Amino acid sequence: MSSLRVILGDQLSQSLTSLQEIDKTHDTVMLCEVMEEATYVPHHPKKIAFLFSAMRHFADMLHHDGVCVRYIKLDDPQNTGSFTGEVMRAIHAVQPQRIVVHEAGEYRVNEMMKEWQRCFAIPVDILPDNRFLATHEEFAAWIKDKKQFRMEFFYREMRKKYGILIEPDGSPTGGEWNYDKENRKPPKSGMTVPKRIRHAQSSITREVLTLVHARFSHHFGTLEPFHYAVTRAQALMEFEHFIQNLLPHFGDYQDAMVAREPYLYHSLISSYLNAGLLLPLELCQKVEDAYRTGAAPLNAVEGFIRQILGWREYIRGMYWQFMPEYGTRNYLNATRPLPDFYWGAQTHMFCIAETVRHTREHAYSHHIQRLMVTGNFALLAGLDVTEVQAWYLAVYSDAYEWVEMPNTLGMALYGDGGAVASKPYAASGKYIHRMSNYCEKCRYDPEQMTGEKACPFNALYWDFMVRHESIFRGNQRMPYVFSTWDKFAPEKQRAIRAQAQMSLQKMQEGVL
Ligand code: FAD
Ligand code: DLZ
Ligand code: SF4
Repeated sequence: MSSLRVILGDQLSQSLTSLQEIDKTHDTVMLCEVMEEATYVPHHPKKIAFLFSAMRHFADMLHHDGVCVRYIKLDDPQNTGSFTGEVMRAIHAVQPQRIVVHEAGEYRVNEMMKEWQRCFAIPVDILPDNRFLATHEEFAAWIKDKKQFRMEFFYREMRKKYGILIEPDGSPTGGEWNYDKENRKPPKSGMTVPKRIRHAQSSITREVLTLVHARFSHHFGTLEPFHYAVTRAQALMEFEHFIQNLLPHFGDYQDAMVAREPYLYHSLISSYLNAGLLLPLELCQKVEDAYRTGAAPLNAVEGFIRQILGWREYIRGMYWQFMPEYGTRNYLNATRPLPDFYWGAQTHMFCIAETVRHTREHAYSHHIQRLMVTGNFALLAGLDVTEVQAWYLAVYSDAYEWVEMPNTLGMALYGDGGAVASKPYAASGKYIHRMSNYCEKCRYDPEQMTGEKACPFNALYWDFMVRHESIFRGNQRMPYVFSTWDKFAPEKQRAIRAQAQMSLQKMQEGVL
């Protein structure tokens, strides 16, 4: 039976079941660049360029491997602009007897595929995505009957399932499951970080850059310089570079933030992993090997493995467990419009300006910038959850809804009512001051609560807590918050709340 095997832009893995079982004599593999996907949010130009170049290199590789490939470029005059349009066109052109796809990473696209099953005259097989480490069924079984869905316990199950950092007697390597407490060092002054690999641009990449420049330069973000890996070989090379040069310090400085150092010791592999150029298990195994051969300490290795085997799989599990209802949640009723400084307009808050600058230049910022700077501000200021999510989905080269949504709505905004996070990741300027060197370059002072120079995060923090007192006062994980607030004199409380209102007003006027 001849099959049309449709591969989406974030499914660039030869290990996909669909490609493993291919019949090279009769089957056709299709990849297509479509306007619908490139514009459903205004993706960062680097994200579009990375994906199109990686798709084209992947198609080339399949072609050299003897596979019949139908590749539709964005500027193909016949391009209909949508997945559905392209599949219909391919049905007429190729005349397959069935269509084979893998379930999509996003609910929206998965629903589209189910529609194909109803509308097309030939069968459409939707296969599970075999690149993830927990199946939907396993996650559903884990979550069943639980009142709280804490990542930590899921992570332990995953460690056992794959035997990662597990000793022969079944105990966790080093005696502890989690070395999170050793992952929180503030940056050292004058810290220098090893240089990153800058991949040379191939002729395919150059052609894509011209296309993206012509079509998407009005989107937020700078396209060049462009040095992303666009093949599996390049992505693996980058990961080896990470293991040898950066992993040993990854654990210590995981939460640190340094001006003009967008990457610090982070791996920068999320875009490659989410597009399928790298696979999660191989990364965990390579990192575990680095520990076993003495190349990296346990706090770094466990910290990294926890992100991939724990957080990444857990986040995906939560998305599929609760969609589509999850996407409608707005537990704290956050509806304030997203200020222009998220899109690069001026702000005097150095931490925000720096994170947005990293984002604009690299389509990247690391986890603590996303969570404790832009995410924290959005939480404290009550920014509209839909607008904030659309921002995160557009501006990061690793962003797909399955991973962006629970991180943004759940972890950063507490908009899912505490399903992902047991307490809100709300922090005053003191946290940012402790974990970065941003405040020394800022017009505001993290030590001041009120007045012209007061850091806006400080009063906004208390205002947030008091606004949502009925929800958070009883939270066992925040025992000191309200006892501290209660000790403030009424005039001080009033001054703090007035300061918060003033900051929100300034934000609206574009002068914060
Ligand atoms: P490292 O710090 O080197 O971590 C290694 C890997 O662990 C990452 O590449 C990633 O695959 C995985 N990982 C770490 N934390 C998480 C997490 N919370 N959820 C899922 N995977 C994780 N990650 C995305 O891949 N796509 C997103 O769209 C995305 N949106 C986010 C939005 C918000 C508000 C927040 C707080 C986090 C978001 N994250 C997202 C998670 C995390 O910030 C990125 O995975 C990480 O910054 C990518 O950089 P890195 O590869 O250098 O990661
Ligand atoms: C993100 C993205 C973009 C920008 N463009 C395309 C595209 O043209 N063709 C494609 O197959 N995939 C693209 N993607 C990735 C898809 O949005 C992603 O595969 C779906 O959201 C499902 O996860
Ligand atoms: Fe950010 Fe406040 Fe520090 Fe300025 S003082 S960098 S606004 S935390």
